[in-house]
Amino acid sequence: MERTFIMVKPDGVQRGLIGVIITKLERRGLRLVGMKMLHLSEDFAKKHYAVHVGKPFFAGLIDYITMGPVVAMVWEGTHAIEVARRTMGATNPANADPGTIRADYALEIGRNLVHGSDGPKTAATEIALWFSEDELMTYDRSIDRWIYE
Ligand code: IDP
Ligand code: MG
Repeated sequence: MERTFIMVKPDGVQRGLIGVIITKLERRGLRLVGMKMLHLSEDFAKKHYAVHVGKPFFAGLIDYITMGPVVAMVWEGTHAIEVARRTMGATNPANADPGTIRADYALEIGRNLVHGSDGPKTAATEIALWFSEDELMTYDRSIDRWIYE
């Protein structure tokens, strides 16, 4: 079982797409193990996006991600990181495959609705940054034997 950090960005919250995004991940078979809503400070946003410091879009990205509340989540499942990224679609919605969240609901790279960890190391770092151990659930669903072989 792999865990990944997923965030509905402020545009997703404002546009009423929290449910759509959760539904896509939930229907896929992934299991929600942590969730909270928060409005990021500039400091926290810079920590989360530290890898992008110095890039031309960095200031705009920090503005964007602090514009309003976000929904932070941890999802678990087989290859959860890759599966969630593919369900989200390419970073630039213009290049995202039809059926993905970003292709179906977004137009611009700077308003692409959702964040997902891009690898195991990033997932571990992001989960630790956003959640404490006691905020993450460990549980089985009775349906899991119909999703996991
Ligand atoms: P990702 O979110 O698909 O992992 P990253 O390259 O990690 O993509 O970039 C983080 C976020 O920064 C993107 O989701 C997007 O919101 C924003 N971003 C990336 N590149 C650009 C750009 O060229 N212009 C504006 N915003 C960008
Ligand atoms: Mg990224």
